Amino acid sequence: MVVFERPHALCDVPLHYCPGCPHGIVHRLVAEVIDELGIEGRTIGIAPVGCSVMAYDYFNCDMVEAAHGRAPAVATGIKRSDPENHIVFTYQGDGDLASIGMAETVHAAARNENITVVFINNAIYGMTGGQMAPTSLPGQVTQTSPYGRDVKTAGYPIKVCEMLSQLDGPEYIERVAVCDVPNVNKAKKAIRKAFQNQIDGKGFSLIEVVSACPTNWGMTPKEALEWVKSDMIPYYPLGVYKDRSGKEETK
Ligand SMILES: Cc1ncc(C[n+]2csc(CCOP(=O)(O)OP(=O)(O)O)c2C)c(N)n1
Ligand code: SF4
Ligand SMILES: [Mg+2]
Repeated sequence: MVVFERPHALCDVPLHYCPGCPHGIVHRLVAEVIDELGIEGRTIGIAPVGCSVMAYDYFNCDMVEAAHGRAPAVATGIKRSDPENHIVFTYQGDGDLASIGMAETVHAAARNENITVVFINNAIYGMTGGQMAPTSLPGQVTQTSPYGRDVKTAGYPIKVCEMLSQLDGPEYIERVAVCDVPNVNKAKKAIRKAFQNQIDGKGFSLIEVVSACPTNWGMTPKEALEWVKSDMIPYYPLGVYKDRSGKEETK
């Protein structure tokens, strides 16, 4: 009999996320991968500042809290302190990774640091109450763009996968979503590959997960998942942006 159990790498505690928030889904996928690869004892996660700030309470492996945006720099130090034994991942939102932490992200990718980055793009600053993020869509209503994001004054959204894949450094860049079961399964495969790459010493792997924030988008969980499909994915196409292991790039 197959039993749907909680992965060991995910602590048996209630998560604080809002109903319908995909952070919990992605936590589970990361934990399943850690279990499957048998690396819990040597994995060190770097928690961000954002709604997933308390990720250090949710993963059973060692966790370190980084200042806002600095997770790739902290990950670099921890990985380099024992590259053979440490498996290091960061878990970061779009405000954390693509705004205040953009420099750390770009330079860790350019250096091809042998770390795994899980990037949650929900097109908003969730934790602080729904301000515009670098990834908010043109026309998107947020607390700081009440008439919709005006690209003339706020600029255009930053497409992290497209941008990083132009660098020579990174090993593997893929964008996935968790808006339905087939996409959750693809996301799991991508996250697993991103960890396997690190075990194999291949270098910087980043998985962008097109996520949702029903609370700050002002939607029900179901409406939010529909908006991911109707608006987010057309602007942020899913697929492999860079893969030096030779696999065909789909974007
Ligand atoms: C140095 C610093 N600047 C600003 C903040 C305020 N702050 C906390 S979380 C956050 C944005 C989080 O958004 P994101 O990374 O997209 O994560 P989400 O909550 O959407 O998952 C900001 C600006 C902070 N904590 N520290
Ligand atoms: S505010 Fe948004 S990102 Fe944060 S827990 Fe709630 S739904 Fe998730
Ligand atoms: Mg966000």
